[in-house]
Amino acid sequence: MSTPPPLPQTVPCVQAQQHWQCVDFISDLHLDAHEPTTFDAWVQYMASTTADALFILGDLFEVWVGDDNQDPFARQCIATLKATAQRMPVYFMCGNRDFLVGHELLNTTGMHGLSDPSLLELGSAGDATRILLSHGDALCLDDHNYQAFRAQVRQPQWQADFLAQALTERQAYARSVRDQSEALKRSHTDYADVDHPAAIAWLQRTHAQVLLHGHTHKPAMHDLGHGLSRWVLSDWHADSQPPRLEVTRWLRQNAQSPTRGLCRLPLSAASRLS
Ligand SMILES: [Mn+2]
Repeated sequence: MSTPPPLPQTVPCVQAQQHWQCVDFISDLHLDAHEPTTFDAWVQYMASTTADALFILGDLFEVWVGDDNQDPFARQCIATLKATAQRMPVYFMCGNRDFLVGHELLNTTGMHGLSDPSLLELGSAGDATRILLSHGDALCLDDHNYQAFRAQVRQPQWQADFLAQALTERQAYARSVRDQSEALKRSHTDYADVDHPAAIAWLQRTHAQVLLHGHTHKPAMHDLGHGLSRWVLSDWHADSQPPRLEVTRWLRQNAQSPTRGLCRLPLSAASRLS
């Protein structure tokens, strides 16, 4: 068994507001100017979701080369995030594609930054559900090459050096990342999955009942035993057959159900139900 990655001394906790009846979780949209159908579906969702709060758990963008990039596609994304953040609290956690999202984007859009992992406490006091939110890549322990890469690019010095490069250089890097990602998809390589003992260790350390993450593109609900579960968010791809467009939603009215109020919803239903 591999050792789970250490948790920070204190894991920040978001307390759900009393009036939140409905909370949405999305991740792995991999928004890209070359995928306009997925982008359009996202814009429509952002304008119409009936949620009271939205949690974006990483890889919203296929790649993010720095907050100073103001190309037309980035500007459209910023406008969409800003409009939604004016309607409801929007929380943003970085993934492995958009780990260079910084304070400037958060400030411009009005989103709240979330460190990975973070806790969310939902429901009434005494009977609350504690959800541990993560992008999920840190727990994919079997992918040793990726974990080495992750350790490198999460270093403040590596990020400062990268951001010091000219925007054109960073954009060239982004294109190479996209090409590598396309090649990987064509090779049908199976991605590493989250390590269950590590997931259980994280949940027990943080006294949480549910781990909610994305990254693996394997949407599911796994029963981990011990009263613990692991919910995996869907990636988004409007052009696949059938389209992969899904939201995971918490509804206060179902908080006592076996799933603790969580459910997976096709995007078409997410803007009608409340
Ligand atoms: Mn990812």
